[in-house]
Amino acid sequence: MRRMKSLAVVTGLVATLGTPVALAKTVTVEIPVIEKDLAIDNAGNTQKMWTYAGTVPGPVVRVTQGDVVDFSMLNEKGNKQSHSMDFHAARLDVLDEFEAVRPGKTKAYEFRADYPGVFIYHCGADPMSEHIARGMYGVIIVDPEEGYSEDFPKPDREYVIVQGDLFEQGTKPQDMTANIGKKASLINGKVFHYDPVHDSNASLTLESKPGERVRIHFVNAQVNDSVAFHPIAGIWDKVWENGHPKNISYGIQTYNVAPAHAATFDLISPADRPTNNAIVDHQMKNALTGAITVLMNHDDADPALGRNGDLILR
Ligand SMILES: [Cu+2]
Repeated sequence: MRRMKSLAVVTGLVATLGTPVALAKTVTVEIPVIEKDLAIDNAGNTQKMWTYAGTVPGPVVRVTQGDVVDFSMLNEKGNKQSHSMDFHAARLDVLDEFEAVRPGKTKAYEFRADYPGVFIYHCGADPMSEHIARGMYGVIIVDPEEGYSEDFPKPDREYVIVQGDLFEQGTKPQDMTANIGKKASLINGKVFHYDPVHDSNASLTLESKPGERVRIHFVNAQVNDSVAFHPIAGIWDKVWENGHPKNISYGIQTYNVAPAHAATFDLISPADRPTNNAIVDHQMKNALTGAITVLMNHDDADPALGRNGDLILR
């Protein structure tokens, strides 16, 4: 929730009816929609994007299973498009809660986060491919009500990675739908965001200490392309399909994540030496146009990274 402080997001300890745990709370989530020019690479080149709260991806929403999300979205007056919000963690009415609203209007609704895991949220306004490709997506993490367990251990560090598309400026919506005009993949909003090997302008990498359990909540926000998620020079120790603690797989090399889907990945580096991983979409057309993330495992790892609640390095 720390990321959302400036967005007037407040957590209230309000008792809710019929929730499975006594401590379930109502979490207020207010996200404005802002159409703006945004840097899409580490050099600062910009494109016209449509955003939740001014960033791509939008703010990370994190709640606990059983919580009620009290959501509202203001489509800011200066915008040109109608927009909507589709939380994949919600069970609602697509024609009601997920309807698009015009600039200057607010859409508000509530839902209870019944299923634990990691989920995408995205705009569903027509044409949906364009709204998603221009950056209208983000992540909601629903932590399991039972907390950590043997099958879902507490990580030493955790990060969110969202992979999106970058189309040539001016690409027609029908071409985006057909995946024509795609020029790159974005990692948390930028090409080679955390890859100083392929981009000398990159100043950030993921970090951990040797032997730490690093958890990555991964969301595929691309319109058409699946992601073959692989940690070069590593093996996923565990993967949880959709981030659900019961959907556990062990010792995975490459894991397919469909568009608008997500999974949770743990990686443990050798404890006895410093190492590096390159976490890639092993579909080479996407890796070599931006979808590579460097994870440095070394004793001098920044103690705050992946630990202070800021799950997306910006
Ligand atoms: Cu939209």
